[in-house]
Amino acid sequence: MTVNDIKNAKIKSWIEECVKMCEPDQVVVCDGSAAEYDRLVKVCVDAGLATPLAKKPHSYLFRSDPSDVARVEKRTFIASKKQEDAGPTNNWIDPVELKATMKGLYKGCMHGRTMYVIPFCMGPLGSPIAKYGIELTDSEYVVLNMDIMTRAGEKVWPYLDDNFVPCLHSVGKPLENGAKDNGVWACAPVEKKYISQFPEEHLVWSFGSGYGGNALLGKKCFALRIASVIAREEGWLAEHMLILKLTNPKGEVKYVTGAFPSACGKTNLAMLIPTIPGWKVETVGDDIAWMKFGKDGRLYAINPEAGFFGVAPGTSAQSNKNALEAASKNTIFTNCALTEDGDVWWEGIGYPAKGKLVDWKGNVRDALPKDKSPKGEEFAHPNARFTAPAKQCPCIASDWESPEGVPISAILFGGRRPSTVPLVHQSRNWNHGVFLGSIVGSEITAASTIDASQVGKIRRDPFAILPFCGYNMGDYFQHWIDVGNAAKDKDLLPKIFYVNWFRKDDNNAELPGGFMWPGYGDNSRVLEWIFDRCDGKDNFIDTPIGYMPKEGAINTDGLADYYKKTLPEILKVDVEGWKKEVKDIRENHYPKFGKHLPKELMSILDDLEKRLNAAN
Ligand code: O2Y
Ligand code: MN
Repeated sequence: MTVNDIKNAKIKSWIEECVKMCEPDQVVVCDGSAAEYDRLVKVCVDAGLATPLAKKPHSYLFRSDPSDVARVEKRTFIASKKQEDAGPTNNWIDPVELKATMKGLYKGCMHGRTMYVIPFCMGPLGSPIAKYGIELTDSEYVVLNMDIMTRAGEKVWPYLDDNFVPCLHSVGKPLENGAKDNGVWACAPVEKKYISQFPEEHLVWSFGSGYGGNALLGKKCFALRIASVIAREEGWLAEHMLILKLTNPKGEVKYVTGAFPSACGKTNLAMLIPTIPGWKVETVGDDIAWMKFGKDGRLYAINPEAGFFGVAPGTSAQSNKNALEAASKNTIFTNCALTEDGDVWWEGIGYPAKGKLVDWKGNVRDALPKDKSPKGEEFAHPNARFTAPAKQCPCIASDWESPEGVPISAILFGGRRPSTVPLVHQSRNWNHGVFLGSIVGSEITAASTIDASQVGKIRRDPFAILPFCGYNMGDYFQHWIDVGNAAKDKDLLPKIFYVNWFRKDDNNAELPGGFMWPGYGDNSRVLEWIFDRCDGKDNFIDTPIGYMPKEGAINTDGLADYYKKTLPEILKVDVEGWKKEVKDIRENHYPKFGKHLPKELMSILDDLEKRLNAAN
C-alpha cells in the first residue's frame, strides 16, 4: 500500500503535508506484518544499530546515544492557546510560536531517510473505548517498538476516520549526500529536542529524540497527554495507572487500578505473585488505564497498550519473575549490557555476570563479581528498557483485551513514604479519594536529587500523572470530582485507597533494608483487605485520615515474625506526622494551583485538620 491508496482525504493530505515539509527519500506505509518487522530489524542490524541475542529468540539489543536515554521533561511542552490552560506544572510555549520553530526544524529533516507511516490503535481493535492514531517517523527503532506496544499496521485502516490523532516524529538528524548512521544512534542535541502536544488540535509533534516516551508517540504523548484532554472533553478518565485482576480463593474476581510515581514498584505490583494461598493476581495493564462508565453505571478500564516498556535494572527472578518471562523472546532491549554468550545483563538482575561485558555505551569491560556497580559506572543504563509483548506475560489476564474493558472496584494511590503514611487507608468517599490522589508523592532522598537541600521533603506527583497531564492540573482535579458527580449511582464508583509499601525503621537491624513491610508478593495481604473492603466487609476502623484495617484484619499467616512485630506501627495514625503533612499541603502544594484548585479539596483538607486536632 502507498500513500496514494489511502482513501481518507484528511489523513492523506496530512501525510502529504508532512512529506513536503520533512522531505524523506521515500515513504513506506507500514503493514504491521512479521515480514516487515524482520525486514526492519535487518536494516538495523546491518546498520550496526542492533545486535541479535543468541540467548533470547527473536530478540535484539539497541544502544542509544548517551544523550538520549530517557524522557526529557524540560523539553516537553503543552502548547495550549492560553498558558493558563497548560497550568503551573507544564512547560508552555504559544502554539503559533512553537509551530514556527518546529517547522524550521522539520524542514528537510528526513533527507536520506525513510518516512514510515504507522496506523495504530490504542486499545483492543474495535473497542468502544479505543482511539486511533497515525505516527509518521523516520526511525526503524520506533516502528519496531510501536509494533510491540500498540496494535499497528494494515488491520487498523478499517477503523480509521477523520477522528485520528496525528503524531509526527523525527530523530532530527538528516543524512545529507549519502551519509550513513554508521552504527550511531540518531538524535538531535538537547536544545533542539521538542516533545510537543497541541491539546486543542489533539496533535503531537516530536523532534530530536529517538528514545522511549519521547518517540513512541502512542504511549505518554497520546495515551496520556492528549487522551487526558480528550477524556475531559468526553467525560472519562485517561490515567497513568496499572490494572490488576484479583481472584480470591472462592473464585470471586475484582479489578483494581493503581497510580504510583516512578521508583515505587508499579511494574512489580502489576505482575505480583501472591504469597497468600488461594489468591490469584493477574495483569491487565502495567502503565496506563482508560476508564469510562459502562451502561450499568460502573467504571470500565482498558489497557490502551499491547506491550510493556519496562525498566530493566532491578528486574530479577525475586522482584518480577513474570516480567523476565515476558521478555524472554520477541523482545527489544535498549541500553542493557551484552554478555559474551549473547544475552543481556543489568544491575539488579539477581546474579553477577561472567567474563567480559559490552556496557550500554559500547565499551568492553570485565564483569564485576556482584550484580551491583558503582553509581555512574553501571554496565546497563539505569533507565535501560525491555519492550515485550504483553501477551507473553505468564500472568496476563485472559480478558486483558476485553473490548468493553473490565469493571473497576478499587483505585489505589501510593508513593514512597518512609514515615507518616500508613500501610493502607481508605477514603471515606469519592471526593476524599480525589484528595488522596491529589497529594500523592514520594520523599526525596539523596539518590533521587542533586539538590541536598531538598532531601527529606515530599516531591508531590498528584495521581502520578504530573509529567503526563495535557492540561491544567487544578482543572484535572476538578475533572475527577466531576466524574464522581456524573456517576448514576455513587455506590457503584470504585473505592479509593492509599497504600505505602515503603515505611522505614533504620534503627531495627532485623529488617532487610530497614523496610517495615516486605513488599513484593506480600502486598497481596493488603490487596486481600482491599478486596474485602470493596465487598463492604466489617474489617475496618474509622480514623482521622480515613478507614484503616482493624486489628487482625491483615492476613499475617506465614509472614516473618519481625514484620508481624512492625505491623501495628505501620497501621497506626501518626497524628503529629499528618499535621505536618496538612501544613505542607496547605503551604507548599495546593497554593500552586491558585483559583483552579477545587474548593472541595480545600474543605477536605480543613476537615482532615479538624479530625487530627480532635484526636489529641
Ligand atoms: O524513559 C522513557 O522514555 C520511558 S518512560 C516510561 C516508560 C514506561 C512506563 N512508564 C514510563 C514513565 O516514565 O512513567
Ligand atoms: Mn509510566
